[in-house]
Amino acid sequence: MRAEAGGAAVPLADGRISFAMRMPMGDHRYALLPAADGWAEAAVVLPRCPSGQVRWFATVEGTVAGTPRSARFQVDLAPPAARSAP
Ligand SMILES: [Cu+2]
Repeated sequence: MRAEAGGAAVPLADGRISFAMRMPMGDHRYALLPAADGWAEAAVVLPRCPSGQVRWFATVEGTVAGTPRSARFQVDLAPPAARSAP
């Protein structure tokens, strides 16, 4: 994630990202850690839904310039690419 104001990165304090589907799929919360160039990152592992649905909803929360902010995104997971034989 990258929080911006006027096209420039601004610090995102206490950044968090969580993931949910329409059905209960467990708790998937991650801290967003500061990375290069104003980015905040999390390495995320999500389970494959037994229903076959691929749509998740990501909620990003944090504080920008002292103001709590949040944003919600929809994420459609792609199936893993087939691995080629060595
Ligand atoms: Cu599911």
